[in-house]
Amino acid sequence: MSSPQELVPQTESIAEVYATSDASVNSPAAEHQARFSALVSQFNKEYNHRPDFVARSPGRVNIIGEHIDYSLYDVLPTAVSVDVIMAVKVSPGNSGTTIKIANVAPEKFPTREFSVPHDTDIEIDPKKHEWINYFKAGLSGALKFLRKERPDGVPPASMEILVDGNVPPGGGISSSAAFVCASALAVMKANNHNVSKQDLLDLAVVSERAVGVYSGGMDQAASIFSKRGYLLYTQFFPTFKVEHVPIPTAADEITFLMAQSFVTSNKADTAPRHYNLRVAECTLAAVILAKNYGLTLPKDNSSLGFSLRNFQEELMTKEGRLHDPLEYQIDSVIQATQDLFTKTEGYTREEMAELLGISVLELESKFLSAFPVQAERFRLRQRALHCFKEARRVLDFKACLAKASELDEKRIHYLGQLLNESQESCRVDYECSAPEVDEICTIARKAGTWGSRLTGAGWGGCTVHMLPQGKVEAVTTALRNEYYLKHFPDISAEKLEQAMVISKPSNGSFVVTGA
Ligand code: NG1
Ligand code: MG
Repeated sequence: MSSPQELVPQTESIAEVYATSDASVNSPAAEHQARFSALVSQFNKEYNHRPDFVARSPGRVNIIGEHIDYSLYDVLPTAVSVDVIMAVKVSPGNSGTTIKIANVAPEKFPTREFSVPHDTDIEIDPKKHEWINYFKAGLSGALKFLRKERPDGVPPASMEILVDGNVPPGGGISSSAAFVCASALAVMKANNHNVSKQDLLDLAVVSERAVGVYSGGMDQAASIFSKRGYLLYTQFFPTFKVEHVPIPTAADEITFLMAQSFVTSNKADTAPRHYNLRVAECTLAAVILAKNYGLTLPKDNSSLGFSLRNFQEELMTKEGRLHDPLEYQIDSVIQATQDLFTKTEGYTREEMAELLGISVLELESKFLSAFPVQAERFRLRQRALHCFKEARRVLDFKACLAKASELDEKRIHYLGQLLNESQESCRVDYECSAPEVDEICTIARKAGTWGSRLTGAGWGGCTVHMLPQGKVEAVTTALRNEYYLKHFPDISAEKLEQAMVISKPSNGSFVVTGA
């Protein structure tokens, strides 16, 4: 019997656990014991003393709710067991704060040393791809937070750090959020700040934007708040709220498999045409819809300040329908989108400015200048329709999970269907899939998954599949033969091993002391 869905106290501090050499102990650290011990002994070799603590934050898989976090709609991710762990030794920064950061794989990630200015921001050049950029992003977010809390000017602590990360980079399971959250957590802990989950989330989201992406808050939320065995129902509107949702039992255990496409989309390069453009398109759709209905949207906490979720709220307020079930409210905004945006080929800047009654310059400065965006046409209809329909699927998915602690075949197939519909919508309306991703989903479904879709930003990256435990063998064999060996005939055994992983919902961030 699974337990009921639980609300999570957000002001709770990040868990601090004691290192244990007894792997049977039911501590969140026990699961990762071997890597923790190896990290600590390598730290010892590198720096000639033991670390004070290890900070950890995991990657995540998004089960459903793709590309809607930045429109402030609910999403359903969870942490995975791969993570970033950082061993840290602290010393006072009185005579100047220095950071020395090394990686367990120095050939790929060379050691770096730099000093931290006491009163100015850390400089990060998003165009220069450096592995420590993500550390610097976390550091800069944490220092801004600490400076506000402690205006007394105590210099930040110096740190010696050794990093071990096993989240595949550019692989769609958010190595970036794992790295930024672990870094920010390490810096907070090094400066004796017992940070709350909510504060760590707020500062990590802002931190990651420093690397040049508009970013919603899903990845960092999942990395910080997740609980082993549960999905993390994450709401952004009207304020941030999370709930742990148990996975029901079934006759044949419900399993989530992640499969990499090995097509990587480097966000720092492609964001202007892909990710940031989608954020801009959704924002523009929201303000144009609002204008059309004579509504003024109050600013919200989405990346550009105006979201599709907020449009829904204002429209429902005006129509006196705020207490209607959310599903019906969403149906109405779907209708509004279909009525207003009839141009399937998309809208030019001139056309959008005219709809808003402003100049093109004003449009650009308000919506297209905070981050680089490149496009001739903005496909407002398709993007808004994807967003609203995906938001409905998330509600339906969660409601179905909550129906019973044991799911029958019919309900399970319904969940699978929602995942498949999500993939179709990402492919056709949101245009964030990739031929390789579509191919993986087709092969996997044929071999027996209930549902298959991309997870994360897309344009390559990772896929997630819901399947009965009894089909894992058939599905992984089919993917190996029909996808990996076909596209990458020279693939190494090691890479093939990493390509497909059963993803067990895992614990979020924590700190280990006494190592
Ligand atoms: P990836 O690229 O997988 O880290 C991105 C965003 C999320 C969310 C998803 C799409 C960042 C840090 N993360 O995830 O907030 O919008 O795409 O659902 O940009
Ligand atoms: Mg990322």
